[in-house]
Amino acid sequence: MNDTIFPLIHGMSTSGNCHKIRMLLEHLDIPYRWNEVDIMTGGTQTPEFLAMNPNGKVPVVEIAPDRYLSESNAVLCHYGEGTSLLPGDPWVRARCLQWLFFEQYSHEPCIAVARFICRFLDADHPRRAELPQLHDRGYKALAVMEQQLATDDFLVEQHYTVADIALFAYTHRAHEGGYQLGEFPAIRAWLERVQATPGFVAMPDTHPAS
Ligand SMILES: N[C@@H](CCC(=O)N[C@@H](CS)C(=O)NCC(=O)O)C(=O)O
Repeated sequence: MNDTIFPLIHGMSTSGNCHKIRMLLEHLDIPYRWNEVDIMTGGTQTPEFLAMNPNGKVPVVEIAPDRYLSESNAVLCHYGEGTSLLPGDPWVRARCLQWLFFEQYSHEPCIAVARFICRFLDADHPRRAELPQLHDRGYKALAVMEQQLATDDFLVEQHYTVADIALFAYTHRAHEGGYQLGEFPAIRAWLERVQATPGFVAMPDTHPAS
């Protein structure tokens, strides 16, 4: 394959939303290129970046020259199509989508945002006041996952799918946002199962905000 047609991921390595794409492409053994973008220094707000994604957020994937796709879970579906990660059966597929939408509406806005506040902002940042409410809502999302994983090895039909990738990304770093997973044994066992899947790649560590 010509190097120029490998997908180009514009992403920040310590972002869970970006790490989802890396997990998926590594699992599927799809070659790709990576352009590191620092959201903390305005990397997503330049005219060049906004031309790729007017919403000013990573990840953005250059699928082909001048063809850009943003929204991490849309990218999972694009590359998961035709693979076991996004089954073709309409019911199973809809169950995967159910978890992807859950992740974006009920999980990521609490668990990822709490991690962002704790790890990426100053220790005395006023946004710390949001943490109690975020934790309250985040624990409810974790309880929903725990209920499913108490009986199933993976979130959908006992198989590793895009649903597991999407929810692994921030769940495995929930502690960085002040969450304790001690009460969630099924989630902890699932995290280990995901880490044992072929091609699994770990997300780089973040350092606490100074
Ligand atoms: N719904 C989007 C969320 C993307 C997102 O929030 N990206 C963050 C990093 S994790 C970002 O780029 N923030 C920069 C900004 O908002 O300026 C997705 O799933 O891709």
